[in-house]
Amino acid sequence: MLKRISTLVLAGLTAVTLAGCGGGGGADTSASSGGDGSITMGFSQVGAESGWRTANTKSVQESAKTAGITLKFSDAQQKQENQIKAIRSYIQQKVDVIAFSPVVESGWDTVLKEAQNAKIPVILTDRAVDSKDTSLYKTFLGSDFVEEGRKAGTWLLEEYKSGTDPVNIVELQGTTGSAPANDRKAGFQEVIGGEAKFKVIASQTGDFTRAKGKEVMEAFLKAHPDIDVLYAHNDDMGLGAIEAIEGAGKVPGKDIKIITVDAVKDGMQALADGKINYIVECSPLLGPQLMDLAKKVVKGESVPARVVTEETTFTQEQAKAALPQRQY
Ligand code: GYE
Repeated sequence: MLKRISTLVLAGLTAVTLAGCGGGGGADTSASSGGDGSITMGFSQVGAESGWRTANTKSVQESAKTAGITLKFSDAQQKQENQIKAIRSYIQQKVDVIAFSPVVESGWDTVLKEAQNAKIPVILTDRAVDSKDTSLYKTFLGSDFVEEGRKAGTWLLEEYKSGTDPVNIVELQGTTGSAPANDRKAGFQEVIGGEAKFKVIASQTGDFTRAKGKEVMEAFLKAHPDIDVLYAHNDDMGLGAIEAIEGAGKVPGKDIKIITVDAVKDGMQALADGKINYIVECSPLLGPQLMDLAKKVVKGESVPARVVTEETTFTQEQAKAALPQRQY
């Protein structure tokens, strides 16, 4: 007990001392958690590529406000080099905590080491990194993308359970090298791979955007007259592809069945309208949990190494029922 008290007193003294000598670094240091308990978070967002991303950004910004956390926000426009620059600038500004959604999985060790050396805790949100050294970040908050891919595959298995004819599938992948693209592909393949009738006849990236989804689907349609199913790694690419399918004189949802991931409002509307057949939900509303984790991490409290987002799936009927209350 005595030991605990003295530790507490010591911790208090250290905080005071730190606050006392924080003056050298200009205005930003006043925002640090040193004395008054306020927290500054540097957040590096992937970009603004999709409806999911827009909802995620809004969630992060609103929950920072609610939690009383000062947010320094930057948009990397889907470029890793921009994220690395942003993280370095947050280190220089001595923020209390850095959170980011890594655009791709690889290549983060150097900059994460720099944050660690500067004693700034890092939280991964939404997407993971493949660093072997897991001490480089405190926790990873986000979805299980492999499971999402499995759910997409499971629906397909059920939908085609009675026939033996080949099922020709085209796949629109997310951003090359990103965790959701890698994992949604793997989970889907794991489930459908066991049955020879399922054939992925083309698979290409659409970079998670509507425009790219449309463009790549147009090329798929030209090269393959016999597409039965489209699996798109997000709603936006699926929505772009719907335009391409209609442009080619085919009926989305009927001539070509469509499975997507996310369940943003526009996707849910297309599902309710019968243009998409099934959506696997991926929740972008990570802000409140992220702010809770940030407060704990800054205080030095322990947090779980992995926090998995809860999510569901939607059929066309379920989309009709859920749409009126859909927040994003
Ligand atoms: O599914 C997609 C977005 O990382 C989970 O990124 C996220 C994905 C989401 O562009 O729409």
